[in-house]
Amino acid sequence: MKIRRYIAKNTQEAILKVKMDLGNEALILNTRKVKKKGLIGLFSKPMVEVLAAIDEYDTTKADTVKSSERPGVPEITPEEKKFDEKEEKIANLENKITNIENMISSLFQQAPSDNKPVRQQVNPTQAQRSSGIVNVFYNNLLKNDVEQDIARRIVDTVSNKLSEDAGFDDVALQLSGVISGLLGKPETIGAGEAGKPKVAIFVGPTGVGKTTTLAKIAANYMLSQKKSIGLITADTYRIAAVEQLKTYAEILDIPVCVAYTAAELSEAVKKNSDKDLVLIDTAGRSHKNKAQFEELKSFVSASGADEIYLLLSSTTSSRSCREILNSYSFLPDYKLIFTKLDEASTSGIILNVRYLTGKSLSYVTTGQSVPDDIETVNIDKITKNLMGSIN
Ligand SMILES: Nc1nc2c(ncn2[C@@H]2O[C@H](COP(=O)(O)OP(=O)(O)OP(=O)(O)O)[C@@H](O)[C@H]2O)c(=O)[nH]1
Ligand SMILES: [Mg+2]
Repeated sequence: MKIRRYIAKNTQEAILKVKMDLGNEALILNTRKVKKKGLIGLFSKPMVEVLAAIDEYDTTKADTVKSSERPGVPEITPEEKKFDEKEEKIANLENKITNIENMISSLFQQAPSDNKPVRQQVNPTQAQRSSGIVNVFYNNLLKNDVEQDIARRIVDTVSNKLSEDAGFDDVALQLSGVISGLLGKPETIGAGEAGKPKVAIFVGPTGVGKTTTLAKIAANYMLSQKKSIGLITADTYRIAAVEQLKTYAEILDIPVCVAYTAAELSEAVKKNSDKDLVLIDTAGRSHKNKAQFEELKSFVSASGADEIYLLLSSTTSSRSCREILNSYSFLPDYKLIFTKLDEASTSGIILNVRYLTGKSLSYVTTGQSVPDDIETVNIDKITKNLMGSIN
C-alpha cells in the first residue's frame, strides 16, 4: 500500500490531483483543512489536505496517470515546488555574479597585455567597457542556445540604443527590453463568442506531450474557470491513444468523442456546441512523413478550430526544429506551446522559434504531473534565463 499526501485549494481540486496521480482506484484515507506555516498562514485561506492510498500492485491506470511514480521521476509536493522557486532565485543571483565575473575578465582581456609599467597602460574607454559588457551578454545568449544570427541582431539593436557611458545596468536593462519585446505577450486560450464554444486543436510531432498538455488545460479550465468542456480525439492510430484521453476524461467527468475521419470530426465539434471549450487531440506526425500531413490538414480544416496550438518539445535541436516548423507551415495560424521545459538545459528554442515564426507564445509545460505542470509563458523568467550564464 502506497500512501500519499496532496494539498490543494479545495476538496474538488485535491481529489482530482489524487485521481490524476493514483487513478480512480485510490482510497481517500483522510481529508482536513490546513493553514500555511508561519505568519503568512495566519492571513491566508486554509488549504485542503487529502491523504490517499493505492494498492501498489494495482496497475490498471499506471500508463496514463501514475506519471509521478515512473522510475526516476520524483513526486513534486507544493513544499518542493516552493523550494524549487527559492533555488531558482538563488540560481538567478548566481547567474548575475557569473555575469559580473565574466564582464570583469572580459575587461581585463581588453587591457594591453605587454610589459609596459602599469602607469603607462591605457585604461579602456567607457565605450570599450560597454561593448565588453554587450559581448558578455552575447556569449550568454549563445550559451543558452539562441541562434547566432538572432543573438547578433539582438546585441546590435542593444548597442544602437546605448549611450557612450552605458554601464552594466544600462546594458542589462536595454537587453531585457529587446528580448522581452521579441518574445511578445503570451496568448492563452481565450473565451469564445457568446453562445459558441471556443474550439482549440493540438498538433505537433510524436510524443511531445499533446495529450498530456490537453488534459492539463482541460483540468485547469474546469477547476479554476468552471468551464464546461468537451474533448475530441482524432488520434485513432493507436488504441492506447484513445484510451489515454478517455482515462483523463473519465477522471474529469467530461465527455469524449472519437473521430476517425475529417467528416466525423466536424460532426463531433457540432455535437459539442453547448460547451464553453472544445479541445481536440490529434495523432503525432513525424516531420519526415509527408503523407501524414495531408490527413492532418483535412482534420484541421474540418475542425473549424478557432485556435491551433503547435506543440514543440523544448529539447528539440535547432536543426530538427526548423524542419518541424517547415512541415507545419501549412497551418493558417497557430500559437506555440513548449513542452518538457523541465528536461531542457536552456530555453533558447523559445526565442528562436518565436523569432522565426512570429507566432504567439502561450504555455510551457514543466513535468508529467496533470494538472499542475503547466504555466502561461513567463516572459520575465525566460528573458532572465536567456541573459544569464549557465556556467
Ligand atoms: N518531463 C516531461 N514529460 C512530459 C511533459 N509533458 C508530457 N510528458 C511526457 O511525455 C510523454 C508523451 O506524452 P503524450 O501526452 O502522450 O505525448 P503526445 O504528443 O500526445 O504523443 P503522441 O500522441 O504519441 O504523438 C509522456 O510520458 C508524458 O508524461 C513535460 O512537460 N515534461
Ligand atoms: Mg497523444
